[in-house]
Amino acid sequence: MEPVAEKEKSQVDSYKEIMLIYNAALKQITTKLEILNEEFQDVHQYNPIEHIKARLKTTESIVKKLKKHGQESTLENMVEYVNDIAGVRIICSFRSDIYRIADMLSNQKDIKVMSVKDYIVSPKPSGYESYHMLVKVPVYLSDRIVETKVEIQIRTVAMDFWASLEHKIHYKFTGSVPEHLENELIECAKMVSLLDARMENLNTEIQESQIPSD
Ligand code: 0O2
Repeated sequence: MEPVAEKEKSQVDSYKEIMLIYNAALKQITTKLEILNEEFQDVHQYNPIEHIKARLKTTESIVKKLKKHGQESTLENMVEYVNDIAGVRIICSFRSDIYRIADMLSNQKDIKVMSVKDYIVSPKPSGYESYHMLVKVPVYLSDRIVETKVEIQIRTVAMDFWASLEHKIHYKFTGSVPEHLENELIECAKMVSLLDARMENLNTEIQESQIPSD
């Protein structure tokens, strides 16, 4: 039988390798997005992406999510059940940019879209709006290719502003948020949605009324 210390060492090595692969997948998606943004700027003189945040889930959060799903903390389960070990958040100015970016990514041959959750068309009861895509991207290692999951969240600046505050409030009240705050958040979410729609209309009007340079 393998001694305990040996077994633990090999588990730690496997964990490190798994995280290295997720990190490589994150880098690939981030680079793809930067290229698309630069090309868009070059062709249309306009950046659909305001900024990109990429993060690897911490070990603590992975264990917490496995518990939430009623799964034991094993390496196999983390790869199987935790979809957002590699997470990318893309922040745009306008709602239409979200769908433009989602389309541009989905059309890339090496990206497989596993699932889409459109919380813009159907916001969560909390008021949360965002566009989520779970994709797989191939990571080329020295001896094999690993199709690796990345969770992509695409949202406007206003949606992100709301989600950050809502997250902070939930963290502060550890789940039991006072009713008046929840109601206020729902009201704010409606304002975010309205603001996004009006900003989009304004932008469309500006685009359509380009003043000739001479
Ligand atoms: P964190 O700390 O941001 O990583 P899953 O739990 O992922 O297996 P679920 O809940 O159906 O399945 O996934 P969903 O709905 O796609 O949500 C995943 C992530 O979206 C969350 O990750 C949050 O980042 C974000 N999110 C979803 N709903 C809300 C919301 O109501 N408010 C805010 N602020 N963010 C939300 P985590 O792992 O829950 O959290």
